[in-house]
Amino acid sequence: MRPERCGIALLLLVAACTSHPRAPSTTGQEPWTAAPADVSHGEAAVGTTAAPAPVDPRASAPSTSRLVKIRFETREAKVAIAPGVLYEAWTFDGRVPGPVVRVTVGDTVDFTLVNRAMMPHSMDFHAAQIAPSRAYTNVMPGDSIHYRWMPEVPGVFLYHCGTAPVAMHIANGMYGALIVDPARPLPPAREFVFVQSEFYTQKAADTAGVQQLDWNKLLGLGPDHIVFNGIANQYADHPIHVAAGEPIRLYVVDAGPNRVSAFHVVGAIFSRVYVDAVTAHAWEGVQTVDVPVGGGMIFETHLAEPGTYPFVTHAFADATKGAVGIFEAR
Ligand SMILES: [Cu+2]
Repeated sequence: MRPERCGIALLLLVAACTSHPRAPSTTGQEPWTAAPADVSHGEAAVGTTAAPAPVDPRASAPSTSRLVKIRFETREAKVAIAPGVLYEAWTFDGRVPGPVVRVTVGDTVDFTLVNRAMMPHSMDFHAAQIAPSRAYTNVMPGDSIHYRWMPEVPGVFLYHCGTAPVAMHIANGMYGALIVDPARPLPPAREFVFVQSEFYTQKAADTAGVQQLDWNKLLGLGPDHIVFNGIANQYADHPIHVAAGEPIRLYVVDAGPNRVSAFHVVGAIFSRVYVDAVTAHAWEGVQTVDVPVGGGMIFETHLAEPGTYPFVTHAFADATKGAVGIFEAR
C-alpha cells in the first residue's frame, strides 16, 4: 500500500473506533433502545431503602470504660451469605463476621474465649502485641482461654481464629474487626465498618441445599461470593443513608483469606486514609487504596451532592461476586 493510502486507511480505522459505540444487546441481535435502569456501577441492582441491611454497618460509640470485657463463644451456625444461600459457618458468637470490638488506646482488654464447637479454635488479635505461644493457643471443645492485653496502636485491625489450617478457619467465617481509638478522638463523623471476605462453596452432604467450604476452590483462589460484612450485595440491596456533604469515616478490614480489597467509593475522593495506624502521616487525596488481606485502613471522605454512590473493591470481578454497596446521600 502506498504511504498516502495507508494514512487514509488509518484515519478511517481511527474514525470507526472513536465513533459512538453501539450499546450491546441482551440477545446479541438487537441494539438496546434505552439505558438500563437501577444499576450500581453495573454490578448489582440498587435495592430498597424500606428495610435495613441484615448486618448493621454503623460503628458503635468509642469505649467509655478503661476495662473492656470481651467474651466470645465459638460455635457452628448456618448463616446467610447471599440471597437464598445458607452456609455452614464456623463463627464467633454465631455471626459472620464476628462482633465489632471498639476500644481505646490504653484500655485493658479482658478477653475470654469459650469453645462451644466440635473442634479446636483460637483467637489472634492483630491489634495486640503479645506472645502467640501464650495467648493464641488452641482451645479444645468445651474448654476456654482467658487473657488480658492493652491496645497501644490506634487504627482498625483484623481478629481471626488462628488454628491451622488458618485459611479453612477464616474461610468458614472466623474473623472480625477491632477498632482502637486514639487517646485524642478523631473529629466527629458518620462511621461505618466493612469487613471484606470470601466464600468458597459446594453443596453440603445431607442438607437441603446448604453450602459448605470447597477446599479446592480455596486453594485455587476461586471464590463464589466476595462480601462486605458477610453477605453478598447486602448494601446494594439495602443502601446506606448518609447526608450529602457530611464527613464520613469508613473502617475497612480485609479478612480474605485470599483477595486484596482495592477499596474505592465511586464519585468520591478520600480526603484522608490511615494505613493501619492512626498517625500524622495519613495519605491525602487518594482514589483507591489496597487493603491487604489481614490489614485494615480508615477512610475519610464526603459525598458532594444528593445521589447514590457505590462503594466497591475496584477489582471488578470481585465486585461482581458481591463486594459492592451503595451510599444514598440525601
Ligand atoms: Cu477456628
